[in-house]
Amino acid sequence: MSSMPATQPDVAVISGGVGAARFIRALMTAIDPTQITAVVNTGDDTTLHGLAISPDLDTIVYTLAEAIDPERGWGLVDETWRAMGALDRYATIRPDGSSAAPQWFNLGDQDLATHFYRTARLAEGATLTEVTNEIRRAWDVPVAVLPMSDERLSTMVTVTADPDAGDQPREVSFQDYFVRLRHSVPVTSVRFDGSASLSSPARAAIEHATTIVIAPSNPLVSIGPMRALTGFDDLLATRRERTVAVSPIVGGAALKGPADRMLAELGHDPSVVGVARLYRSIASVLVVDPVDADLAPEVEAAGMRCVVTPSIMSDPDVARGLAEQTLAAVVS
Ligand code: FO1
Repeated sequence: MSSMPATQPDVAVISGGVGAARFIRALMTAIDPTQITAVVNTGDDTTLHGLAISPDLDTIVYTLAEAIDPERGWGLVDETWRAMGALDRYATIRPDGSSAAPQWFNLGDQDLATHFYRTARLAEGATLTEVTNEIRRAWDVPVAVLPMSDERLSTMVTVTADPDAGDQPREVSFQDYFVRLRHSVPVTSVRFDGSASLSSPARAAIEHATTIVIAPSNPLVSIGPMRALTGFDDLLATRRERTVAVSPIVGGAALKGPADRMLAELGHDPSVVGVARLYRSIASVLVVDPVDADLAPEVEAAGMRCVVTPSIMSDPDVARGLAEQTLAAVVS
């Protein structure tokens, strides 16, 4: 490991789930982790079994605690699923129309403890910011992890056909689209339900950061909910020269999840150029993989400086190099 400078810049990472978690894990090897703040999407949050579930927050905490299941990218490693299996008994007696005992969203036995804790603390009146900080401390994660808001803003997706509703087009929650429908149906629109503001700590982290990184997350449904918060884009626009985005699209394909299809379905170019057009008003630099080096002039024509560096984080050295190059991209 190279020696770290005596004073370090503060870095705010605008984060979705898996891609952001892997990027921050790499960033932790490049700079002092206590200098990093993750501002995390909560548009995917859901309530099932009466439990408050925050998938992206948990993916970030579990990954940085080295407790994530590496294959799935969500949930805990060495997980067991006995509680989910035990729901079979109730699935047979559930009245028509009841949403009790859902089994399409898998909650592992150990993971349930996190949702129990979060739900109970929220019911006691704690804010999501407070509870997330407690969960982060319980997992010994040195990075500050902040939900984007303490208010609800829910990502809603209109799909062309829901097989569980007579194949009719309809608007469903993000987890319905992503998990129940396995993001396999075309999307015609995305909407953010609710009116919410960036939390004060999240705002302060963005205002005071030396560098702001938009993580390699889905621009529409992971970063999109943050951009739907009142004043978020205006704030980031004032920090544009200090903001660098890492493309989640490499060679026209998403590193994970449906970002490439979703971009195309919603009328965007599913390439680094499409990503640049989405981010140019809030970030000055786009980091792209060498596979997309030929598109660098188009990224620059779209209004963003383009930095080319290996960005597929399967190898720890590549991940660390990506983190270092991303930080270096906005050093003045
Ligand atoms: N993703 C799935 O594809 N299937 C699941 O059953 C599932 C359960 C789950 C439980 C807890 C959690 O924190 C995440 C979970 N995820 C699951 C992942 C998650 O829903 C998505 O990856 C994110 O919302 C997208 O960022």
